[in-house]
Amino acid sequence: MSKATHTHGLMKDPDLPVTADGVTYHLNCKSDQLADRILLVGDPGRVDTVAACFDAGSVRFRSENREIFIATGTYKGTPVSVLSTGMGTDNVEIVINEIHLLKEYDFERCSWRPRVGDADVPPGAKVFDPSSVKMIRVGTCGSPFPDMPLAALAITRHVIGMDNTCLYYKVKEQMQKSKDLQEVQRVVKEQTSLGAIDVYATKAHPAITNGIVAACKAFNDNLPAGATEQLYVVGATATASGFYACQGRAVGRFREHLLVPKLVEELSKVQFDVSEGKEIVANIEMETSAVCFLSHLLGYQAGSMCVVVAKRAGAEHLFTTSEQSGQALKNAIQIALEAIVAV
Ligand code: R1P
Ligand code: URA
Repeated sequence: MSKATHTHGLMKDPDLPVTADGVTYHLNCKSDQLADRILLVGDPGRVDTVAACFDAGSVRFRSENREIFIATGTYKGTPVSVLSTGMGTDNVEIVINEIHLLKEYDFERCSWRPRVGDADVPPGAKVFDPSSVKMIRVGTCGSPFPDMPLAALAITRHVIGMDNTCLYYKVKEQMQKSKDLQEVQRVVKEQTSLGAIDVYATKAHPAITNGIVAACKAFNDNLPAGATEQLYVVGATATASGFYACQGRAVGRFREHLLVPKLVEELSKVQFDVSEGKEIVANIEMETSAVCFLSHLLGYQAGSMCVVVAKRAGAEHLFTTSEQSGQALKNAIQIALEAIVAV
């Protein structure tokens, strides 16, 4: 097994920080050390938990740099990587840019690889299929949905970007024209105080959302007698740029300074009328908008599933015990691994 060190070699281009032999600045790995199928987790400590579920003895690469830990191995014979993003969409932006570089830059030819369908493919160039990159975020979250069971999985369909990371990227025309994304953005702007924030809308790739749901069903169908089912809810994910005021939490003297103090209550009431039917806001967390939006721009397939550790609406407001969240995360990892190799 190879293990990357923290120091980096000479990087000539400040706008494309990568060494001549193809090691990227933050991800600290080379193209062939990162699989096409990737589980993204927030917590670096979760990387080992996922890697422990890989095929025995299959981990062939590990790297640790800042909050970005990577392990690459196989699951049921298919190459898979697990990579921690740390907290926040700003980190995710770094991660997706460097995944793009690792997947699509040809370091031997010093040029971007042509894609399937391109008219001019230089002789000998390796053609790239963007849909070969598949990513599932496995995280934790809070929920504004009054009927959300504690420790259930919130599976993302649409996404409300309450952060501003992806506002630095132009929206694809196809996304701009999407009636469903317009509906999500309209409802949020008209029916919540988020009109004061420049929210954007995006969507998980349907194949990933459906793949996660199918894996959840199979997981529950194959439980040993007496084992508890893993509950799940499909809905919209609201991604925040912080944990406290950005998710409607008022702490101490900050209480009087919140711009959107009723965020949870407002999100608990909205419903989107989208192609799939009525959709509620299932969860609030800190990475999914950037994972889905940036993947969509590149033609990569991405989605997200998070364990609800904080139930913030409904009759009882609760936080999971570490036992409850530990079991649900274990289930989530199993389900995500099955989904990522099946989609
Ligand atoms: C906040 O506690 C962190 O937990 C959630 C949020 O998105 C944020 O990163 O996800 P992870 O458990 O994946 O880190
Ligand atoms: N992670 C979040 O971002 N929010 C929560 O409420 C819980 C976990």
